[in-house]
Amino acid sequence: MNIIPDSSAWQKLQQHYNRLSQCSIQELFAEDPQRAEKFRLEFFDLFLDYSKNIITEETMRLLIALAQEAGLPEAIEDMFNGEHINATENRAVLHTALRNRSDQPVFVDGADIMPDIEQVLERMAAFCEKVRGGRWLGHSGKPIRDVVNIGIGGSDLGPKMACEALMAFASPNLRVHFVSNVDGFHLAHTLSRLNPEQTLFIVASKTFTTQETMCNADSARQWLLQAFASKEAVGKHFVAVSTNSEAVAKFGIQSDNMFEFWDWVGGRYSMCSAIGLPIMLQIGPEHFFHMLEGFHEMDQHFRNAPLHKNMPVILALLGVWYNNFFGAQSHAILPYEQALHRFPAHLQQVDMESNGKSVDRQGKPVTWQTGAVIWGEPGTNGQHSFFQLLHQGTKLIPADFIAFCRSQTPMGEHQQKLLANFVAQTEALAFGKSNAEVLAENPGISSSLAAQKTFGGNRPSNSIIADELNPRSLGRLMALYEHKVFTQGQIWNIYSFDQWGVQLGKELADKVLAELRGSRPAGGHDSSTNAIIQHLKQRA
Ligand code: G6Q
Repeated sequence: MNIIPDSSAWQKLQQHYNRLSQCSIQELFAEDPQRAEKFRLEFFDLFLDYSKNIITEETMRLLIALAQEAGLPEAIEDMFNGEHINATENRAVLHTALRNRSDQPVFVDGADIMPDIEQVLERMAAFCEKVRGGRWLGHSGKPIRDVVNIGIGGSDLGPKMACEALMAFASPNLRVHFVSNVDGFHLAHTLSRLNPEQTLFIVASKTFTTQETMCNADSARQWLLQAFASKEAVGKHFVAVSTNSEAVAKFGIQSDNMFEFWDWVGGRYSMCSAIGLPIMLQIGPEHFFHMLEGFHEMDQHFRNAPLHKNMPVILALLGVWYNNFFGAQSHAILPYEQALHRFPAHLQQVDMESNGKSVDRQGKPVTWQTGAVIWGEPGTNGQHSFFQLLHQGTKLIPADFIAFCRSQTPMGEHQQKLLANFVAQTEALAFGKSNAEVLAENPGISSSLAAQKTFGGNRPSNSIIADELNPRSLGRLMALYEHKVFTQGQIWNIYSFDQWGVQLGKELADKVLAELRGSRPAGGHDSSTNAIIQHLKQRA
């Protein structure tokens, strides 16, 4: 059912917006000294302050009513219960089962999938112990020192983000690299630093047909065979993570060296499946299981907490508030933690590939806004770059500021300085600096210069804080955003778990490739595309 724009909750929100948009965050704080107490949530060590938003208690009540009207509680149960909520692909959506650390079964079409999940996790752990312990030997009998994950999109972004985030937990004996781009530079540059005798490749592809991944995997195999001139070496230096055992065998990887996952795991939601193998290799099974526990804790919170105390739901509703009522086009993710520098990139995929849709569940064009543009960089770097626009630009850009009380790498006063910036920025965005303050600080300043130095404030942000960045807190944080995306998809009445836009790109590239190779006559496109293909062929 479309609750936008006809539902009573939506219409009440519209009227409420008309009134509240005349208020500022400054006024809301001045009116209510208890504001920070009212708009905060804590879950384990995760602390969310959402008081610096243009909201009142009435706003939150109306947004919760909207979620109720959209059938969110039932939709959450449907996902956890293995209903085929990915309707366009007729699949269940059960990334939550991958990190189900309870002893409860999870059923898909009547069969408990937990034994299969456990079995793959056990195989992964045994394999990782062997590699990390120097007992997995390459073709010339030497232990593995470098692991190269070859994958793209969901088979790359999550594991890469987690490996960077958890570098502090990495084994000193193993380096993990990621190759995703079909641009030969990516693979060549990575391999230029590696010794084939001590290198292990993970070919990570759900379908095992993705052009970029298969091209990189073929070239990596050639590189290996140049060193060994024996096909047997492939078995010692390649493993696969896939749902397609036939294609894996065809590539030359034995079934013993294949780690399976299932069609009810979406690529961008797959880092807790065997797609997480590079993470487990880097941080070891014990830390990997802590990460799964963190995910599971947030899953349980999402499933069981009442909507008004439910962190993913609150973040989602605030996003809807700005996206659909204030007309905000984008949302910034700003981790004040260098190790999370790939976090915005991973969230970009999770969010934009899920909710970047313009047709509703009934197949009709939506008449309301759906997913926002997600972007961001770590603080404090962003402050010396795009923050100018956040503070004084013409666009409203709600932002999530993420920080950790303790540093992974304590050093002098670095952490205090980092956190001082984290706090100061959200304060400045919300409260700005009035013209009167500027004039008082700068006696004799011209009014036009004072105008340049004035900050209007009233720019919303959430502050999300955990004690420290570790496998468990990373799991909680990731699941928080996954469920935020789910909630928004439910409210917007769109399907969040397919990605037909990605499929189209995959098909079109194959067609043009044949023309560039010359195996198919060039032409038949629009005049611009024909001219570009012609130019590329002539100048190659
Ligand atoms: C993710 C998408 C997409 C996918 C890649 C790689 O949700 O489906 O990003 O992960 O296209 O696909 P394979 O894992 O099949 O190679």
